[in-house]
Amino acid sequence: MSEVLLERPIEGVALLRLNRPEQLNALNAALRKLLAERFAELAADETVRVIVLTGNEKAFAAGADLKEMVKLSSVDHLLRRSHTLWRSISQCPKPIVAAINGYAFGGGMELAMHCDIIIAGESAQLGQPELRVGLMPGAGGTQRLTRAVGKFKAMKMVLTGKPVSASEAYEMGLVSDVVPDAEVLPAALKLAETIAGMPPISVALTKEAVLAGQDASLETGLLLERRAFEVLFATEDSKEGMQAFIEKRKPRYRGR
Ligand code: CO8
Repeated sequence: MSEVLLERPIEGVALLRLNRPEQLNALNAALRKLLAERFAELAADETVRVIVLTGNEKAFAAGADLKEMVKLSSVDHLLRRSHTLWRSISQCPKPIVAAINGYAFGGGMELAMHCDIIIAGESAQLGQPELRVGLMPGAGGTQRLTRAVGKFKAMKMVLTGKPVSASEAYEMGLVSDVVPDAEVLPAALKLAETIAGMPPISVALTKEAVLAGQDASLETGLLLERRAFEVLFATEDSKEGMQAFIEKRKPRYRGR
């Protein structure tokens, strides 16, 4: 059985399930390579508009695979260039919704932070416990977490390794929504279906503006937004959306 399962539960929505349940979906090299390949394929697939990424009821992912990593040297890490695998996710132009049950630890939480929206179950736990095993976050945990929740909450999490509950994560702005455990995937899919019904070029340009703007000055971010907004007037979907409103009918978006 593949370590990453692909399903197409709803038109326009691809569902990726991490599938190493006996190891709490620990991210080994094979799984990460497969995941990167799936993201690259889905990014290029015109029938896919939104990607939902999930694990199982016990774990989204409990981090990098420590049994594999304990054998690696610095040079092994350098030569693996594994940041290129993460890039296939961080640079995916389509929205990614993470659906988290159970543990999202270390590289697992970093994986969730590569996504655009995070839905967590009430019993989910999120944490960066790397220091406890003699390491430190290595896939964005010191950077994306700090940008998401601010220096002082991020420092507490990464320096103590202590996980936070789903409700604490929500209070901190680390997850988008908390729902009952059994509702996590249905809620994520419902959200994905809503986004899949939006005009795809608007979705892509909006995602791009939010992410690029995070690392730019406000003026530069506003410029990016303005240019993207102007570009949208060249799309058929923008005409369709406004015309449908005027004619009081449902728009039909084609991604053109
Ligand atoms: N790596 C390898 N195996 C793991 C991992 C892991 N991270 N987490 C759990 N497992 C395995 C266990 O070894 C066990 O396997 P086995 O049955 O063969 O002994 C199985 O999953 C079940 O785990 P437990 O029996 O420990 O389950 P519990 O419910 O008792 O505990 C915990 C669950 C609390 C999640 C516990 O397993 C744990 O603490 N795991 C380690 C969490 C951790 O330290 N994560 C950070 C790892 S370092 C990291 O992520 C660095 C990221 C850097 C860059 C990213 C590159 C990918």
